[in-house]
Amino acid sequence: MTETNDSFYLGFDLSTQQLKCLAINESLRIVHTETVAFGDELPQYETSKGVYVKGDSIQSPVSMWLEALDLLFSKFTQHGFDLSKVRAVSGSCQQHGSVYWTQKADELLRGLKSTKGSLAEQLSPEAFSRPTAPNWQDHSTGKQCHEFEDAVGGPQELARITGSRAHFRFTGTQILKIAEEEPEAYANTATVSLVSSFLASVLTGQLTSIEEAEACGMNLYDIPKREYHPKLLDLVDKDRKSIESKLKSPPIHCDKPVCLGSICSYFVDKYGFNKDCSVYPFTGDNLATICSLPLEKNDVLVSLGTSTTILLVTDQYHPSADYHLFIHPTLPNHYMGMICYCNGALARERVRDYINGSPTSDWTPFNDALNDTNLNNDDEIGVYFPLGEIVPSVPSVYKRAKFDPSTGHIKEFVDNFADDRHDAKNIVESQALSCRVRISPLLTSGVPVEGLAKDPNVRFDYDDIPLSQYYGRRPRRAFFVGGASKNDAIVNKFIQVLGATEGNYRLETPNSCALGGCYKAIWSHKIHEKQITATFDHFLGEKFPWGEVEHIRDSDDASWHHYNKKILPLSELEASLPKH
Ligand code: XUL
Repeated sequence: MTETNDSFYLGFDLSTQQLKCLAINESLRIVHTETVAFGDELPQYETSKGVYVKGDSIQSPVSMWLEALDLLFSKFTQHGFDLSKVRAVSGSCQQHGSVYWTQKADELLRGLKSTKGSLAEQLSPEAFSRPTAPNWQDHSTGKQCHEFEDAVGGPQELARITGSRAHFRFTGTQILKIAEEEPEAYANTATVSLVSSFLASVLTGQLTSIEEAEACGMNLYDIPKREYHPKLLDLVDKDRKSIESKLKSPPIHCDKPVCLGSICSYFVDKYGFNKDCSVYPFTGDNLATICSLPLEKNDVLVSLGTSTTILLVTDQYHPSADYHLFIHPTLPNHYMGMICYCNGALARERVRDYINGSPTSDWTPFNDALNDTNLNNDDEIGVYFPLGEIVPSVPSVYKRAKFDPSTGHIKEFVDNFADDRHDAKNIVESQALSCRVRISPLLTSGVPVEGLAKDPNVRFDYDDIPLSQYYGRRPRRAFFVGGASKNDAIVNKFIQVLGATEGNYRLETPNSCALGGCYKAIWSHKIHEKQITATFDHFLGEKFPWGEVEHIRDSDDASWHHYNKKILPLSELEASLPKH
């Protein structure tokens, strides 16, 4: 098949509130975008922001997604986009959600016909043992989380095995809850899909297995052994064969692109797809986000939104109960680390407001304090958590301390620093420093630091690591996204503290999930068709539209070393915080 600039690749993003799809061409340029917003365009489902909320339970109607898919493709054709030129599709979906299919589902999927009505009409309700899919915002599985952690010996051990401690939203706990509370629906379930494998199944017209990177969001997958963990499977269902069959075990490994098959005839006949259009496994939205940039080992993506989220690419499997590790969807022997903080923008805004004396959105006084080199806070450390924090795992707390810069030990806790402007500098520094110390064990060790007079072990979360190790590990490149990445003062402080050695970049990412899906589709297809041999990061690095990314200032060594002195005091301060 000739591949010209007339070849397109689709990347989907099935998120909580909308289904989006981008088409890119061979040069990775976006040539078309369509979106279906569930609330506005499918109001008959009466969801609020794409979900049904009943107390702790948060679910989405599966039929709504099917209707959205038909609507999305009809928009492509109405707007004159020629879907016959699409060579391959892949995509990104909200993580952790699960779809429950009946025994009849495979037959119904294989029998999809453009003449027999819409996808929803042909599949719902018969193909589903439950009409809804638990959403990642669900927090109704507290009991099951305990059962998961108890089964293997605690949160850290569960993190060691599955990459994460137990979480309400993680799919294993969700399936267990359904098995316990809806035994009939569970018994009628022949297959459980994640949202990603659900969409891939509909597009290929047959039930597909779960993609391995996505399987790491279930608390069921043994990452070191790369198979579902028998004891955790047994917890969900005593009948091992049954649960393995429901999950369509094994998952689809990420070592090399696997083609799931061609798009099914329903889409060929109804929307004009080419019958040879290939479908590649869909992944989770965070995993797709790291595929939207040419990230290599030791590169970090810092999202400065309402919360702060760090995504990084690593070859170090160093799990922690306080963050997540997933198998990398496109780089063999690599992982994606994900660290989520609750207290990001909101916490900084509180400090901004009390410096301003009123809740205005003027950042000038805050930024001036942050940039003020005469404002000496070299012996100060503070944490500012108006919301309970995930990393470290503590309830809402503000705590300030003065330490001895020559030893790093805390001398006294104080209610306030000299004036409120100190809080501006201290909050951003401690937020950035917390990111630095948490990503440190996930980075390849750098030049060892010799000759430290004292090299005490420093503890963050559960790890005792010699202080010197924090002095030698720096990220390679840092990419800043999200609202506060536009604030130069905040971003510059993060740049100083994180100390990326090969540059800092800022970019807008309105389409990152769908774009990651597009890039996964084009690279997978080209590898599969033996047109290229390049690894995903190299393929993307060469073709990437670098013009759309702003190269901001480089980190300087002196600033980075300056923050070495605050590592020990931060660990002491965190150790003094009340625990959940
Ligand atoms: C990640 C998570 C969310 C959803 C959002 O663990 O739950 O980021 O993936 O769609």
